[in-house]
Amino acid sequence: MAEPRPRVWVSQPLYADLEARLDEWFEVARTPRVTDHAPGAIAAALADADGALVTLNDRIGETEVAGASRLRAVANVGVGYDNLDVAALAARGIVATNTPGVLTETTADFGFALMMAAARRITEAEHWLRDGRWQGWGFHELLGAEIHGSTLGILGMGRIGQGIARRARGFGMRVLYHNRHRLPEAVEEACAATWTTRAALLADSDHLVLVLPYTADNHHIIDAGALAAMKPTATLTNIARGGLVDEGALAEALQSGRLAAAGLDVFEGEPAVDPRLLACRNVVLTPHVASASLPTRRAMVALAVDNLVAAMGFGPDAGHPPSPVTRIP
Ligand code: 8YV
Repeated sequence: MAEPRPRVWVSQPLYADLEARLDEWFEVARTPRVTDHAPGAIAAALADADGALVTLNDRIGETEVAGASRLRAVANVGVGYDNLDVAALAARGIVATNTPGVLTETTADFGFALMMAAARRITEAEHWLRDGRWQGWGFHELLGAEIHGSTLGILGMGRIGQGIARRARGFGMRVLYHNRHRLPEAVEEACAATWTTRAALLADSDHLVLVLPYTADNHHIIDAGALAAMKPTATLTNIARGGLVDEGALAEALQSGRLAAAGLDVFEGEPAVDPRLLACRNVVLTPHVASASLPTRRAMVALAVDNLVAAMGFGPDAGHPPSPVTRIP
């Protein structure tokens, strides 16, 4: 009798034509509609799976893999993988992969756009107009912060941070960054970016953009103290993960005028958004869409599929997925 084919679970509907590649090797269990899997449902889906293709909606840790004795690989569709407990997976010999590179430029475009929207009060101005408050052109209405000639601070200078720095150059901005590791001089030169301490970054930035991976160590890295260290005229943009920011402290700073404006694409409890932020007029809020262009989302899925196929030991790169985040046993 022929060996049964390995089983893979696809946690969300993605792109049928790209997912079809999985059918060449695997029995595929699909999820027909976008699903916020109830506690226990992920564990149940993984219990008889050899591999899984998942997104940031799906938290996979010790509890989810405890009964997943056959599970060998988890491919995340996304560059950030804080939804995976990589240590718990690695301890069981499960390979985890992510999708770096393919979303860099699209996400940098959006980060820059969100920073500009916050600084120039674009959505606030639109709400004002739609609310019928434009009664006559006003010289003093809706004055925003300068972008050209200002200082951009980038916290987390990976691929996306560097993409934002390259864009800032076209706007004549001075670019400062802080990162755990200082970049090689050639990369700093290519981005025209200067390393500085975190304290100096907070104090000197006119516009601070967060692009760092979220870990237990940097939970609420932007808290009341960090906000107090920023210029009151500054803006804060977060396209990384909501847990980096103490949202209560941010709402307070926005409401009190301690901080001029913010642009947030990510939220600690997403899809729920803190009502204190919803009450602020000077914050641009978007629903985690920084990588949301069709070509980019397709490229992310294609890479995740390549990762899963290779991590499971099939295809031309068998055993060598293009972007592992755990060491391969
Ligand atoms: C994705 C993201 O849309 O890649 C990331 O880390 O936050 C977004 O680009 C998301 O992760 C989909 O799972």
